[in-house]
Amino acid sequence: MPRTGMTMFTCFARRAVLALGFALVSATAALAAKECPAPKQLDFVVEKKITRSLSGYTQGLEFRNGKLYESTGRTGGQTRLNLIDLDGKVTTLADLGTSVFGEGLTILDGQIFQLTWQENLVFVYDLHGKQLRRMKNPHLGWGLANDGRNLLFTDGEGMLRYADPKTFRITRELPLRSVGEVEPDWLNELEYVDGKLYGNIYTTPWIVRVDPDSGCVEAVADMSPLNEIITPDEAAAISASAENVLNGIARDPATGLFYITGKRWPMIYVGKFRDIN
Ligand SMILES: [Ca+2]
Repeated sequence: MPRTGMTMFTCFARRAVLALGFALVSATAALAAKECPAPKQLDFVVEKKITRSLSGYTQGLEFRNGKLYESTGRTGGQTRLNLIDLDGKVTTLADLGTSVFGEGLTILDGQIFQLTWQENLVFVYDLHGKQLRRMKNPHLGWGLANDGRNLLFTDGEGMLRYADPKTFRITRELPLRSVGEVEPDWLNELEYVDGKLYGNIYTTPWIVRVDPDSGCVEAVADMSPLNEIITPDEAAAISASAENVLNGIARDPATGLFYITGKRWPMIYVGKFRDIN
C-alpha cells in the first residue's frame, strides 16, 4: 500500500474508531443521564400467616414446588438450608454450622444457589440439599435472585450485578438508583417477579421494586403496618435483638402470593402488593 494510501486508511480507521467511541460514550452518558421515575407507592395486603416450628436468621427465601426454601446466616446460629412447609414445619436440608455466613438464596434449573457474606463463596446444591459444587464471588454477598438465565445479586454497597450461574463470572453491573427518599444501597433479600426485582432495604421497614435494567427504584412499600397485626409473643421474639429486621421475600408464581418475613421472625406473612397511587 502506498504511503498516502496507508495514511488515508489510517486516518479513516482512526476517525471510524473515534466516531464509534463517541457513539458509545454518548449512549452511556444518555443512559446515565436518564433520570429514574418518581417511585410509586405500594401497600401489602395480608391474607394469612404461617407460624414457623423453628425460627431462623433468614437471609434468603424462595418458593418452589409448594414449599419455601430458606438460607440462614451465622449470627447467633448456623448457616443452613431449610425447607419450610406451608403449615410452618421447618426441616434442615444442609447445615454449614459456623464455617461461613450464609446470605441470599435462589433456585435456577433445579439447583439451589446460596451466597456467603464475606467468604467469597457461592454454594450450589440440589433440591435435597446435597452440595454439588462451589464458585467464587469476588464481591460481598447480600441478596440473590435469578431472571431465568442469570443470577442477580447485591453487595450492600449499592451495586446490582448479573452473574453466570455456571461460573459466577460477572456479566453486567449497574448502580442502584432512586430519585425518592428510600436509599437503595442496602438492598438485601431479593425476589425476581415478572421482570422486576423486589428487595427489602436492610434495617428499614421498606420493600422496593427495582427495574433490573436501569437499577431504578420504581415503587416503594412501607411494611410497618405489619406491626399492627403482630401478636405480643411475636413482638417479644422480634424485639429480643435489634438484628431481627425485615428480611425475606418469596413469591409463588402460581397464586401470585408473596411470602414476607424477617430475621428470627416466628412468622411469615402471606399476601399481595397493591399499587396505591
Ligand atoms: Ca427471595
